Amino acid sequence: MTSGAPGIEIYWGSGSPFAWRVLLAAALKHILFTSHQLQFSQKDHKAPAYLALNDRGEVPVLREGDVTLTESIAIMAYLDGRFPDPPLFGTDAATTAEIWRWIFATVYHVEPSANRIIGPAFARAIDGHADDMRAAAGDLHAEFARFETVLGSRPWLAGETVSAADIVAHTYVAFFLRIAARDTLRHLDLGFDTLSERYSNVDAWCTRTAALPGYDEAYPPHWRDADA
Ligand SMILES: N[C@@H](CCC(=O)N[C@@H](CS)C(=O)NCC(=O)O)C(=O)O
Repeated sequence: MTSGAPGIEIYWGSGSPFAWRVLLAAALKHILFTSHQLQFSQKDHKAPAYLALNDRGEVPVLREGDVTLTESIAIMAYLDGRFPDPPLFGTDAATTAEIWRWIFATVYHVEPSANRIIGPAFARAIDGHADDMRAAAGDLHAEFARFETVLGSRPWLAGETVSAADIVAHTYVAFFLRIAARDTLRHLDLGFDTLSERYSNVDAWCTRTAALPGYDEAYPPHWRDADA
């Protein structure tokens, strides 16, 4: 069943983990929305009409009536307020706090470490950054170990049900793992190609997340083409 909200518009781009987490939240909640897929290659996100919505020129953006929102996690919170079922930010104080704890672990720790690897990989500047990329991999392994521990005690990061914490973390982890698997990074031996051996709980969590309703419809379309 789809919730009727034809007034909601979501602007997104394929391959952006930030846009993906909003699309995944919307899919989990069966929210009907008008989709605006921007083409990064066409610089749609830098066009004046789009910059009027988000002057940073980034995806995602959500619009509904007088509301225009940037920042993926703020958009997820808005969707959760508008369509509370299923709740993604908890319904009791302890669970809500736990959800935010894992969101911040992702934003403050996972993303900055991963970005020290992703940045040089995207810029094809691996040689000049190899030492820092290895150091960042060490930091990221420490974060993965934290995820591994908590996911050994429960199926989802903040408890027994999927939450915004899982969506925020999974979309970035999956984005990172795709890049870490590139042939151009193989010689650095960063240790993320053996996820199932090294982090079996994280691997099982990724599989669980991929089985969520709506996962396939929200999955970045150009990744699906590349995976085929
Ligand atoms: N903190 C923002 C980050 C958004 C962001 O960085 N989006 C990227 C795509 S992954 C983007 O649109 N980049 C285009 C650019 O900066 O030119 C959020 O969570 O929404």
